[in-house]
Amino acid sequence: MREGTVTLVRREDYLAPAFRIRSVDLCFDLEPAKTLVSSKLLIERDAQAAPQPLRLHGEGLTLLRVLANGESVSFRHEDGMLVIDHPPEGESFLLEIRNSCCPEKNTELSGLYTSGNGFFTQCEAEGFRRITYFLDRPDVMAVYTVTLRADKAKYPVLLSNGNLVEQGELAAGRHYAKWHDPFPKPSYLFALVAADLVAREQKIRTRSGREHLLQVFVRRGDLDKTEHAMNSLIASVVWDEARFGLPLDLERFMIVAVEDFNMGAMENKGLNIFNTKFVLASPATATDIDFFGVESVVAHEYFHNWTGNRITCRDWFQLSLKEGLTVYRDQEFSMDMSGGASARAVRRIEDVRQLRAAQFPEDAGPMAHPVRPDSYAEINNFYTATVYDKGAEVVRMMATLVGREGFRQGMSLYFARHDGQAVTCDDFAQAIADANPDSALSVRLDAFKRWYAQAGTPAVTARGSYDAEGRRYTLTLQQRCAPSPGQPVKQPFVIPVAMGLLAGDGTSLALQLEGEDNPGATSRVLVLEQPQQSWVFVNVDAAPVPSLLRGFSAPVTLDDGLTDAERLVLLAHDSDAFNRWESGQKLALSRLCAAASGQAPAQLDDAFVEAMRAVLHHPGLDASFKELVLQLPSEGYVAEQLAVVDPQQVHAVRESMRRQLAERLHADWAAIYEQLATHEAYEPSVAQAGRRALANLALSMLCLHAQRSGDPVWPGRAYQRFKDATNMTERLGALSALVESHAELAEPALAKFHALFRNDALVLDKWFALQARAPEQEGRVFARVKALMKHPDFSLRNPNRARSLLFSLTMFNPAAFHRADAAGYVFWAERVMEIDAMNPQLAARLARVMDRWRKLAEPYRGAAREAIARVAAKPDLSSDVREIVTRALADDAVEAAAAP
Ligand code: B3K
Ligand code: ZN
Repeated sequence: MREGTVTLVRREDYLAPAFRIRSVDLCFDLEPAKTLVSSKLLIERDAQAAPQPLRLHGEGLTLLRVLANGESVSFRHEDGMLVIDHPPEGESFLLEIRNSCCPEKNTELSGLYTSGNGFFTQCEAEGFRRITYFLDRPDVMAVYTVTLRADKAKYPVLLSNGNLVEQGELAAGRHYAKWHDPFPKPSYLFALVAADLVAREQKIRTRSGREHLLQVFVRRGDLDKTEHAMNSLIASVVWDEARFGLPLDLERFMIVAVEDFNMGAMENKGLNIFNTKFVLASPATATDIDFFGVESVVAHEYFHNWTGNRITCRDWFQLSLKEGLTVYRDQEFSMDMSGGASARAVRRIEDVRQLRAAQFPEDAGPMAHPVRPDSYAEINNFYTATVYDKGAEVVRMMATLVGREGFRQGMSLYFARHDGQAVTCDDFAQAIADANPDSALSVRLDAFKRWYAQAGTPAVTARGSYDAEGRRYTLTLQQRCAPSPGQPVKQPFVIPVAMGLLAGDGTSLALQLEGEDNPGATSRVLVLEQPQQSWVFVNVDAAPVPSLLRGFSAPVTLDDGLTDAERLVLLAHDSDAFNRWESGQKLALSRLCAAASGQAPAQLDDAFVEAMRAVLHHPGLDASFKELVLQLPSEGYVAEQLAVVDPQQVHAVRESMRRQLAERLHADWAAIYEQLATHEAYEPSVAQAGRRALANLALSMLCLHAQRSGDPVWPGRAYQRFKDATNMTERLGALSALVESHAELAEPALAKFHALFRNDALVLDKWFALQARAPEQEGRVFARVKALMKHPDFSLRNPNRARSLLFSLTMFNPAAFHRADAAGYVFWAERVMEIDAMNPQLAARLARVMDRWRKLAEPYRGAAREAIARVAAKPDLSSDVREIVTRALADDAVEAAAAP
């Protein structure tokens, strides 16, 4: 531990539970101020374990009664646990507990809480202990029977996991419902809902002929926004059965939307609870990105039913067992849903952009941790991009190494071995390898598993040399990985490098390695497992252009040493769409970095501009792909490449290059915009979304140009489009074009937008976010964010609303946030402390925006450190925020210790 202030839980300290809970009978008398919980636990002793006290977790509860086998039993409280020193002897006993809790005061949104006029729960990771005393750990799996009692008029809908077995009336206007979940589950998957809701319902028949009821519950008035969620759920059920042979195992599958929620959604068995943001979508109120988000989160939570619920985690260090695998599954689903090869590539590019934007910085900063962490102070801080997104990349690499069919067989073996169990990441990797004994994975399994154990992003360097006489091309790959906190030295990783070679004219070459009899396919996977390895390709007629890490086959950085000319060949011809995009990004990135570090003027050269023009007009490329290529790498991604970051400089350089693309391609943008005009009925398809995205980019470029030239035509057209739009993607696109170019019409448009959508919370979030993300101009954006904090529609209590303003500013608007006068950091420190008093999980997330403070140039760096220290000095911080700021400040000590 770096500082004595936070207590760490360590993976190596894991002990199997000495007691198991076979069944639970829970009764709730629901009242906002005081809910009574009575719990009957059938507890079994592990015959192997030494006699010991029973210790139950409990947090913020009022204990009313404890009985063991119907008799009173002595107990005490110790370290926040309820300890029964002498539980009844024998194999098993019945423990009865009565306690109360206070849902309306639960602003943490963990455990049982009220939102609007209803009751909702969130138990992962350790929220169940805030409802009643329990062995609140994932390796204790029990069968639940749950009775809910509540006022019928206020809470007509009473839901819990599993099947409804009984319901009826009670005295005094109350009613009850009894639910039984036949599948043993850990407490983190428990859920209940009591609220005034309505449901969209759909009966489906799965392959086995079984009938199931699907329900999406929302507030009255929101039913017309649930069609997409229901369609996404049906598609997910069908896909999991077809691709992995995994059927829906419940008679009833419910999704409930709630407005106050800390994250996206939660996979409670049979009763998924969702942030409204990932359920509600109509063309008029949700963008294409929102529609896609609904589809992917509905799928993700549904897929957890097998990867997470049927097979769960032994302990929270294994979180990626379910999260990495389920993200991989939802990514594959989204690709399959998106259509043809280029739409799939678009999805892959988006996933990689996300990984680079969040996970790479995390892996290089003070919160760097392995996919399977070794320790934590607060488990909620470890629902990270590393556990989720890098974890998904690790699963993807396994699939690459064993092949698609091999992976499916590996999954089947995993379920055959472990269904109904709480297991580890090792168990998963072993099953995939055992099902493919001759695969590239199986023979290197131990080395491959370093991906679970070692933090940090490996850096791969590739250099090629061509021998004209011998017609041989030698490709040499090297890897290294910088130290991470607590991990000064790394062993080499097993890195699958999918690759191909292109001739100078762009044609793909058939690949033949030295020692092979014949040329083979034009793409293959090399496995880099040593610090340095070389491969010799024979029968190569001329110096080729290597296309490496196709489809982003491993989560690494790649220095390919290519020239601009070679990159232009790849951009124009690579058969791998991902690398085509990537070479365009690398061309842009090298220019951005050179200018941001003062090594070159921020002047775009003709070759680059012409290449972009060629992409824009290319008849064979999809609009969605063009839009991705034409977008410059984000300020955050540029910053990650630099040793020392001046956020104002990065912003200025990127804006300048954006303006040059707006000006030099002005006629092209106008032509593209006209070409994309359409009256097609809205569909959230990849193809349509791509056209809308490109049209929005064109419009924003045209408005940006107008800002310089003073020409009122394009802002006028943008305003018109904003007013007339029939869908939110176009409306918001036009509004953004106005706001981002600081057009005069931006203010009236913002006012009109607010008036139109004042009663739609999710759309209001967009209104706040848009203003907080506007390009900074002399401090006005920052001042506006501060003013918006006082807007009657603003509240820090609702996580979506808080994120819309604060995360937009601090994560997505570096130039407005990183101010030379440090006002942004002062504001950040105050908000972190203010939110921490209500909702530590949300506060800790906000705290993390300062992770990379050590990279900042002065005066930002010193001021940032001071702001973090100010938060750290607050005595009554939550363990969540305490862990983040402690690690942020301790980083230099760790790096100094790690230096050779
Ligand atoms: N498993 C939940 C996340 C729970 C987060 C707890 N702090 C959602 C998901 O990954 O599907
Ligand atoms: Zn998940």
